[in-house]
Amino acid sequence: MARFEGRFSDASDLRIAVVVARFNDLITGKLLSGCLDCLSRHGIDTSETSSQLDIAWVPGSFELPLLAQTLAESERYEVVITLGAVIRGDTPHFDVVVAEASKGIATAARESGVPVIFGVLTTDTMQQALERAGIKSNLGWSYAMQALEMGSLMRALPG
Ligand code: INI
Repeated sequence: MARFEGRFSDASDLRIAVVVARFNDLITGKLLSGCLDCLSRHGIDTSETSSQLDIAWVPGSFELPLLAQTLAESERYEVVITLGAVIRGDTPHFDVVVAEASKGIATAARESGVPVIFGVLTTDTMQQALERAGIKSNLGWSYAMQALEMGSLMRALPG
């Protein structure tokens, strides 16, 4: 029997892209900080001169899939992390933005064969978003952990 799983101890040389939405950057900036803190503490070089980590900014969560898929298909990265925040109170087209972001991110992963982490907070209020982006916990940290797990899992697969 083969057993495949990600190993965080094998993840420190992963090549990673992070795509961040500027919309609600009060929240997405905090998610990015938590994400980079986690990556750094797992041995990833997160400095400005890093050759293993790149960060791309897009206007909003709706644009995350295009960048995620383009970067995933570039063969430069082993995992892509998307970060966004869609807040129901802010937008009458909440459902449209969330649906396009989630479908598009899933498609980017499947079509490229590169894991793309869905780091888009979807909340009813700004308060809930703040709680998930640093006041209570920072889900940016969790998205980074999921990226390390998926990146190293893909390496562990045969072929
Ligand atoms: N983008 C977000 O990331 N979060 C939101 O809450 C949001 N609201 O409220 O509309 C949002 N809209 C912008 C959208 O993602 C696109 O950038 C825009 O429609 C241009 O394509």
